[in-house]
Order: sequence, then C-alpha cells, then structure tokens
Amino acid sequence: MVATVAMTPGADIVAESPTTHTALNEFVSQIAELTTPDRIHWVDGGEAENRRLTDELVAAGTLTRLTSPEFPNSYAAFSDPSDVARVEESTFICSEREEDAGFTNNWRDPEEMRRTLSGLFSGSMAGRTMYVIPFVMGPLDAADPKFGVEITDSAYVVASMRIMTRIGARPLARMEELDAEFVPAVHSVGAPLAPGEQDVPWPCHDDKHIVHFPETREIWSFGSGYGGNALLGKKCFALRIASVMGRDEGWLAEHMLILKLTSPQGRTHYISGAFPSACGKTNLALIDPTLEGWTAETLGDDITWIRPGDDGELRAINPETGYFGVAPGTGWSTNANAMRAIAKGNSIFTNCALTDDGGVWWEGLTEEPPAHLIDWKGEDWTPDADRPAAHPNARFCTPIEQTDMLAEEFHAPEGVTLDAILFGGRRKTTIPLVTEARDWTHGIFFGATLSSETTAAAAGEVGRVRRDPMAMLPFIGYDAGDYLKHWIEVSGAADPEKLPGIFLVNWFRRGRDGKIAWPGFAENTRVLTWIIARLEGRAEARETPIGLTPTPESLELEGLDISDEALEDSLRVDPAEWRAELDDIEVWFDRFGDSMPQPILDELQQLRERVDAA
Ligand code: GTP
Ligand code: SPV
Ligand code: MN
Repeated sequence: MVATVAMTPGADIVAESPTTHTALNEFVSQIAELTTPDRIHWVDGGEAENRRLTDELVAAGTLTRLTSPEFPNSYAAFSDPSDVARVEESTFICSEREEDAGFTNNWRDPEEMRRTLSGLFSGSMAGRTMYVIPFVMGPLDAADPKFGVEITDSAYVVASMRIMTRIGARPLARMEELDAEFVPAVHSVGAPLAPGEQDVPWPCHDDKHIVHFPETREIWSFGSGYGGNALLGKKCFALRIASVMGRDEGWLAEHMLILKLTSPQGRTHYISGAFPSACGKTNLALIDPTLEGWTAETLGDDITWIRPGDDGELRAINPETGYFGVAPGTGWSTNANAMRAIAKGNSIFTNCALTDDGGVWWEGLTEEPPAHLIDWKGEDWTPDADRPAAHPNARFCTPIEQTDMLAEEFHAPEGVTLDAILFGGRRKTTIPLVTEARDWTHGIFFGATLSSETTAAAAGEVGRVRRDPMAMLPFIGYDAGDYLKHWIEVSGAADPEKLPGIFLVNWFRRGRDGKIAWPGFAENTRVLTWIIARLEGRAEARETPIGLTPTPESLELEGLDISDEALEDSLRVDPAEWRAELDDIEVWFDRFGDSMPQPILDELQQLRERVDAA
C-alpha cells in the first residue's frame, strides 16, 4: 500500500492513492486542496506505521515514552492547558432547519457555517502531514458496516484512533469492495506551520469548532486535539451522526456501557447503562462482582448501538475497540479490571502526571501519592501541593481486547439481547439507589428526566445539576423531543414481551452525615442482582410514587459494610424532595415545546398525582 505522498506542485493525489474508491479519492483531493498539507499519508493501521508515528511524536515532544515496566509500550501525552475536555459551547449541529437541531444543540445555518469552516480550514494543514484514516464503527463483518474516513493533521489522533476503533487497510479494502458510503470527517488542530517554523508539542487553536451536518452526515472539527473533539469516530460519529442515522433507519445510538452477568446457576444477562460523562460507565462495565458465584464480562464502556432484532428483541453492539477512560479514581482497589488491561501496555495516557521512574500517576491510582511527580502541566509536584497532579479529565486510552473479562460476544456482529437498561446520574439528593420502571414508557420518562451534576469531562462549571436525557444531552444529533419519540417508536418495532426492563440508579446520593451513602463500585453488584431478580420475578419491591424500589430485605446485603441509616438514606423516596424535583422537571419539559411526546407528558402528570397523594 502506498504510504506517504509529498504534495509537491503537480502531485497527482488520485494516481498515488491506494484505493479506487472514487468518492473517497475526491474527498481527499478536495480537503488537500483546501488545507494545503505538505504530505498526505494513507493510514494502514499496521505495527510498523504505528512505531514510526509514535517515534515521530516522541521526537516532537507530544508523547513521552514510558520506561517503567508497569506501563509497557505506553506513552504519556500532555495537552495544551486550554485543551483538556469536550467543548460543548463550540459544538454545533448544522441541520437545514433550526427546529431539527432542537433546543439542546447549538444550531448554525449550514451555509453560514460552511463559509466559516472554509475560512478556518483554508491552509490549516500547511507544513504538516495530512493523515487519511479509513475506519469502521463496529465489526467489519456486520450486515451493514458503518464506515468513516477521518482526515487529520494530528499523528496523536491517528495513534489514538488506532486504539479506539478499527482503522486502516482492512476497512478500506471492504469499503472499496462494497463501494460503500462513508462519513467524511475532517479534523485540523488549526495550527499551520510556516516554512522553518518550530512546532509546539500540542498544537491547537483557541477558536474551536466541532461541527456536524446531519443531513449530509459530515463532521468538521477545528482547533482541538483532545478526546471527543478530535477522535471523530467516537462522539461525533458514533453518537451525534449515528443518532441521526438511527432515527432514519430504525435504531438507537446511545451513550451506554454493555455488561454481561452470569448467575451462580449459569444464566446469562445483558445489561446496558447510560450515565453522563464521568459518572461511572467504565467502572460498571468492568465490575468485579462481590457476590459469590456471579461473574461479569464486559462488552463496552461508552457507546452502544441498539437495534430491534429479527425475533423482536433489542440487540446491542459496541462500535468501539478501546477505552478512553477517566484516569483519576481508577486504581487496583476501585477498578482492578481496568488496571489489568492497562498493565498489558499499548496505552496512551493524556494529562496524567509523570513519576520519577518513568511511569504515570493520577489521583486514586495508589492511596498514597509518590513523593515527587511532574504534574500534567510539566511542573514539579509534591504531596503538599494544593493542586491535583493529574488533570481531573485525564484519560487512559487502552485496547479493549486487553481486558481479561472481555465477553466473546464483543466480536459478534449480531450483538447481544438486552435484558435491562439502566439510566443513572450523579445526584446528592432525591434519586434513590435503584428504581424499577413500571413499563417501557415509564422507563423512557426516567431517561427523559435523567439529571446529573456536571463533571470535568466537559469544559465549564462542575457540580451543577443539569437534565441530561438518556445521558445524551451533548450527543443527540437532532431535536431532543424527536429523539424521545424515536425511543418510543423503536420499542414499537420490538416484541413487547421481550423489551428490556428499565431502571433508574444513583450511586452518589448523600446520607444524613453528608457522605455518599452507598459503597458503590464493586458493591453495585448487589443492585445488579436485585435488578435480575426483579426481571425473573424473584425479588420484592416497594411501590412508591416514583416507581418500584427495593425493600431492604430484598437486597443481598451479606458482607456489605453499610449502616442501617445509610441504607435507609440511599433507598428513601422523599415526597418533599420529589415536589421540588417535579417543578424542575416541568421547567425542563417546557423547553421541549411541542416536540415533547404526549405519552411522556402523561407520565409527568401521573407522577405529579402520585407524589401529591403521598
Ligand atoms: P466517561 O468516560 O466520561 O463517559 O465517564 P464514565 O461514565 O465511564 O465514568 P467512570 O466510570 O470513568 O467514572 C467516573 C468517576 O466516577 C470516577 O472518578 C469514579 O471513581 C467515580 N465512580 C464510578 N463509579 C462509582 C460508584 O459506584 N460510586 C462512587 N462513589 N463513585 C463512582
Ligand atoms: C465523555 O466525555 O463522555 C467521554 C470522553 O467519553 S470524550 O471522548 O472526550 O468525549
Ligand atoms: Mn463517555
């Protein structure tokens, strides 16, 4: 395969291209003409290429090679301090009609945005290499594989995409064979180099634009090199654009983990869960059950595509192949499965701290910090410093195949049948540990009203309660009311008997002592087994105005370190708290205007009546 083409005057991009895919060659030619890179490199995704790119990134100072045997074949990256998380304010949905973007998105007129983008991207790759990354989201042998091509001027993005999804020669060959459509995704850090100009380790630009054209299924990202802003297969494609594809084709693209649980009797259950960013998906996806005889295996930790199957069941796949997990809080005591995967190496750590022995460290990796570190900003750090050593949104990027507990169904293009869907948020008050929905519509109401305190995963204030429907607030690529309608419609295409149960969970509620009441992490096993027992008709539940909650006796609590008060605090349904919650939900629903589906409004009305009667 042709690797790199120098863009000398008169270079024939199409003749030098490794593919006969006409639309792809046209796309690459157009973007090269617009962004004027020095070279074009077609990414094959192989070992040799990766070695060369990482060597170059080390030479450029973007990556630091880790020498500690605890992190084999792994690298640390440090971003510009201004480029550390998704930028929701600078993320745009440019549908033809404003109402198709809905109130949860920043809408811009597509024509106006195209003018802005052609200004921003014009010459933006000068002095740099333009990488062409063919990729597929989900297994390559899927019935209808979803291809994309990311063009980027960041080798860090190439190395990260190689971990996060299936890239390179194989998807390209299949794309060509099928003459398949692909999502064109253009990414530039927005830092052209003048001849002879010295590069910086983390080039980026203050004027960030993360742009989606839902009708033409295009992505344009400018100015950021970080995570969801730059790895365009992830949030931009697999959630925002895929949600629009799913709306048109009858499936769902969701911000969910997928977990397989096997009971002591050998019965298997598949559970997906939507929690907002930095609210516990990766931790739950990698749970080590604390109850005898139960085993957990994972299929995914961030994104799930769900389609009605041939027999009326809902089937789920993970379109990704890696973790881009929150590092702080990840350690042997909280998430040993993640640590085991990380220990196998082949990882990129971004905005963690460097240890003196050539490893990385973040808050929570070990109980006691090392005596000296280089913090994520490159400064000396000692435990008496009054700032964290790793950025709160520091991430590990690690291949999912390094997970010991990976379920073999991860590779199955047909996916797995979901038995339960969890919606969860980070709430200090109001929301009990677990509540079962009475039926599917009630469950969609749980999703529609999901709320959480904001985290460091996105730029902006941390700790403010915001509504986050299905944990998809920053990722729904179209009108939020239409999205809820689509959830109702997808269930209509399924067998009502086979619909998964829906449960609202909250690991973060505070008790009367002000501390998080529920031990959480691995002990969430006890919530999962209650959920499964409910699905199998084996567990008691309390009828409350908001849904079905566990009686203390129905939870398997043996061996759990929790006081009676803390347990009561985590399970409590408080009518006064719920009256305040209802007022807030009403304000939230008003924002949907006419697009809120009537069945969800009816749920609110019924909840109001039940709470008033309590
Ligand atoms: P994104 O990758 O941003 O989508 O995040 P995520 O939803 O995968 O969240 P993750 O599992 O990485 O957890 C984020 C933070 O929540 C970490 O600091 C965890 O330590 C904390 N956390 C996760 N599960 C629990 C839990 O059960 N209880 C408590 N108290 N904290 C938890
Ligand atoms: C999230 O914010 O939900 C993430 C991290 O998973 S990012 O890839 O940056 O979107
Ligand atoms: Mn996420």
